[in-house]
Amino acid sequence: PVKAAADKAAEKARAAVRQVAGDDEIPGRPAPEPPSPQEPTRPRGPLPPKPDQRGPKTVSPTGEPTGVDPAAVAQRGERLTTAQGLRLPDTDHSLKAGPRGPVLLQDHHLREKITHFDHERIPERVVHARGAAAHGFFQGYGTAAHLTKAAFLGKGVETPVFVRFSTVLGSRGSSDTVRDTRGFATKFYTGEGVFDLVGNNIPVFFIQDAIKFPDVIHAGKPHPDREIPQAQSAHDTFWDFVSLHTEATHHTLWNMSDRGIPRSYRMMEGFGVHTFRFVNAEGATTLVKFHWKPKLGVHSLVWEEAQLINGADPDFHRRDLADAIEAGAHPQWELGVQVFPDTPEQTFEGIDLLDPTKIVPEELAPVQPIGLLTLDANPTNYFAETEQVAFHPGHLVPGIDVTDDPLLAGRLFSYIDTQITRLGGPNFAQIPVNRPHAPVNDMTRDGLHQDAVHRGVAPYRPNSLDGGCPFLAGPEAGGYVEVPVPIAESSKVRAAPASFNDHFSQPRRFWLSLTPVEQEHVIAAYSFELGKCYENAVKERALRTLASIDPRLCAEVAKGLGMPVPEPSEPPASVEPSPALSQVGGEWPVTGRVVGIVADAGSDLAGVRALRRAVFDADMVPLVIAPTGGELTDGDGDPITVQRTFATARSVEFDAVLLAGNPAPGEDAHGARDAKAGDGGRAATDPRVLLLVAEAYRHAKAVGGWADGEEALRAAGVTPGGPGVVTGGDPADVLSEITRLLARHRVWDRFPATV
Ligand code: HDD
Repeated sequence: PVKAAADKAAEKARAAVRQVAGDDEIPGRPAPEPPSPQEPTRPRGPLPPKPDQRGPKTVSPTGEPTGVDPAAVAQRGERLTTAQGLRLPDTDHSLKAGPRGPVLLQDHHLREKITHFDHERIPERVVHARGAAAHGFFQGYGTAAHLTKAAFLGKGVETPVFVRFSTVLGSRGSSDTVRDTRGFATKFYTGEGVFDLVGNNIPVFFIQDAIKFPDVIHAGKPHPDREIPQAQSAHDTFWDFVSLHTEATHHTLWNMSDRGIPRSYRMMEGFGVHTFRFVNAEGATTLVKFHWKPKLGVHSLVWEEAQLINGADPDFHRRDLADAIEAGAHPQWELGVQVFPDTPEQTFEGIDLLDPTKIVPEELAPVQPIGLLTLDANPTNYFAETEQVAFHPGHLVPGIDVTDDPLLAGRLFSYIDTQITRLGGPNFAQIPVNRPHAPVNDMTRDGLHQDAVHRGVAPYRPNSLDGGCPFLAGPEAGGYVEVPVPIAESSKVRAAPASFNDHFSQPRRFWLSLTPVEQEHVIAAYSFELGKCYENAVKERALRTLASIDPRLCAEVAKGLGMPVPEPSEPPASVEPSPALSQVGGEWPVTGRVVGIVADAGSDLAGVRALRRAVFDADMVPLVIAPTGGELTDGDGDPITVQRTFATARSVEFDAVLLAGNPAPGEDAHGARDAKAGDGGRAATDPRVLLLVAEAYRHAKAVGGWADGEEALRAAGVTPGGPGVVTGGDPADVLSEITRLLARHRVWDRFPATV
């Protein structure tokens, strides 16, 4: 049946080729050389995008639909051409004086092809270079209507969005699961212009003033002499800076917590970090902090898992996001705001709202949901969209304004500047992914990469020659008017308010809010990172900051480093915990969780079939792991496709691992089966399977098996009946218990003894 289906598909493809190829030979020209046997025999257009892939919206810089599909501009017609549309008979040989002769300078195609290639790369982002993105839409709930006039937050208003997630420190080609902050940047293509919410998965920042951004990034990036280590903070310069510069303590602690190693972009919170100002239709203002709450809950990797993934699948997060969207498991986040009165002090319960190293606990100011984000389409082209998207916190819409947070002020300057270098000039808003969906009628002109053919003669105001156009828009016509916030009388200084000097009370609150398991992970993370430093002075100073957070944290890390416990630089503050900061507890949808099913030729394949169906029914992903690739067959039902082999599978890919049992243990079922795949070994004894199970167990994942699947569990040192170890005779029962465990993400009872 597979061959028949393949033949049918090939015939369908040939028919499609015939249809698009048409009769497009150039009259009078000989037919082209027959292509090599591996290539298609007739020309055809590029494959259409997969159904879930939606290219950027096509609107002109002036906002009108162009009627031109950017994909068609890139690739039209079936014949190979130069960039000027000249058809080419050959692109494999340079033009030479005879087959063995020198290459001729007149080969314009060679020069164009190589020159373009030489310029294919653009500067990577100085931070957040490695990212993955998706298209989607945002639906306003209307619950913020009394606070802001922003139209896209109105009830039922649907706005297209593009979201880019990223790591901060690593280069474009670095690994996904490094310990780092994650970017969470959202471009809303609203009817009133683009609104960018350029946030992170951590609600605070390392510095309180943007002037220090180059310092913190220079400290975090690889050492300038050898350019190592890549994409991580576990090195002397980072710890040198954050231990000297104690306002970084809070953000650093979040990085050392499980938040620094998310399980998936789909399972991360997002934060606008700064306090923003909402303005309603009457002109009344409130201060707000933005939060993204993932529908799947907030979950993390464990450190060993994260490190293994960096080798086994450096694209883990990127792949996870794209696979989930392609499979129809569209990730969702609720957008919420914490709301504070806009008082002259700009504080709430004593917390300075202009200090980006501080949070306001959700227990004091609950997050109020205002809309829903759904990501439902993968980008069609990584470079065109994910690489060229240009975010900027200054892309605002009426109803949302900035505050005087000095970190935000610097960002408002920095982002537009960086895009000019990165995207080669000031016209980056004309790149399809950056084009506003609202009409654009500005008076900027010319510049590198100008795509628009502007009409008229008077790109200035006032003018009479272009009829005075474009006309200004007051607030009644949707014009953006900055909130006339009074400026307190003061003098020009390079200084920060006294409240900015509190660097330890909030880290202590975060520490106290974590469960014992999470605290153990923090201790392990500091011990690892500082253990990678060479300078004792740096480690000693870092330990002193820990002493100011918590004596036990400091003592445990000092023990790990084999160093004396120092006196705190200031005594730990007296603060209340905020339980909302912990990730442990609660149950969440299991959508998209990956269940590995280990089977071999002798396994209960009827059980495997039923289990796969049940896993799908629970909106999870079953992956069958067998000794070799191909299919597992028993002559009774459909063959089972093998997705992973013992050689390609590693525990880190699975949220749970199940071992299929042998239906008739004791008999030589292997010999009796018509086994096409899986003949390469026995699951119960293969060392790779035992490693898979042992690692899954060590990482506190649900593991189990049915029938004699217990054999491999025992061989891997896992005791059936232990926490999160599910066995039984019926795979359906085993799965229902596994699903219950997955809803809690990990088998928390297994910590901290095991990691
Ligand atoms: Fe930034 C990129 C988030 C402070 C300067 N930043 C960038 C991105 C995110 C953030 C998510 C990647 C956007 C994308 O996917 O293209 N940055 C933050 C947050 C901050 C923050 C949440 C603090 C609250 N950033 C910050 C400061 C400065 C910058 C203080 C400079 C003064 N950030 C940049 C940048 C980047 C950038 C250099 C690099 C690439 C880009 O802008 O487009 O301009």
